[in-house]
Amino acid sequence: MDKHHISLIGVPLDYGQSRRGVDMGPSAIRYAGALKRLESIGHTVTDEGDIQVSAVEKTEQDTNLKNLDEVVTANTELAGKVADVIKQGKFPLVLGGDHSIAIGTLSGLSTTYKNLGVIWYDAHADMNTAETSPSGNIHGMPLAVAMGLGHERLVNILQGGQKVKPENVVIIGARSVDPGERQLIKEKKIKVFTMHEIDRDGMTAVMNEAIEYLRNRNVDGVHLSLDLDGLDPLYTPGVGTPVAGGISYRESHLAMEMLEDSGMITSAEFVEVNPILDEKNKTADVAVGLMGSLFGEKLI
Ligand code: Z70
Ligand code: MN
Ligand code: MN
Ligand code: MN
Repeated sequence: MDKHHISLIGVPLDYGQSRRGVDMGPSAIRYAGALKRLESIGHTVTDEGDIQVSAVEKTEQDTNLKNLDEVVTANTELAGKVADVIKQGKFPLVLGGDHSIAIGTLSGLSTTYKNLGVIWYDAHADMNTAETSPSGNIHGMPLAVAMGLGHERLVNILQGGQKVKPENVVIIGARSVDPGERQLIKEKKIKVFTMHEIDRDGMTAVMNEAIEYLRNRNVDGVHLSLDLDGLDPLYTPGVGTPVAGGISYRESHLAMEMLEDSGMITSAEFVEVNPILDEKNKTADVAVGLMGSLFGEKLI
């Protein structure tokens, strides 16, 4: 894996949830200077462009999962693209789009990584299934799908079965968890650092523990799935589901710097940037700043 050659893949998908506009996330992140920022650190960056997503929402649905067809189609193409990029030895950096795109990213990664670690940086656990979801929004389901749980059309993207082992997952920043998700977290013994642990122990201790946990799992790669709503809405107001009491700007930069120092991150995605709900592209600017820290930007 050559971290110094990064492939940007945009996924203008907003059908995994109910608020339109997050499909403009990839444009907003590019506009905020992602390419130049990564190049200025010394990386080579290839912009692979966007995955195709229909601008027209289908009205007829035969399931309680909203826009299942569109979500499956886009994620299937994304999975193929991610698999391709890794085979070329490049670092996939996926730009969302809503968090349902993690289904495609993780499917693509699973073609190469057989013991992948995942860091899920998010206010939510995204571990609902069709049975437990209170909303029918697929962006609340990707982590369950990656573990092989959920609607078969989602689980079977690229190949069936479990793409990520529950014991290889670390959730950071959780503060809004549904009853079905709580049950699954307990049942699968998922490692979760809620805001309670971050407040009590500090981000340094939390990240050290998260990194150590994944090292002990002997993972062959680690994917960072960063939902901008993991941060407090004070810093990232341009998200569809803001939840108060989130991770700070400074804690988030520290977390990215510690991941960079660990040398363990092999792919990443930044999701849920919604320019319509944002204030002057503030959320995309934060996303690009965090990419800077994740990819080794140093002040001195
Ligand atoms: C809720 C659901 C969610 C992101 C909100 C919310 C899920 N648990 N995920 N924002 N990224 O509808 O399943
Ligand atoms: Mn749209
Ligand atoms: Mn999420
Ligand atoms: Mn979220």
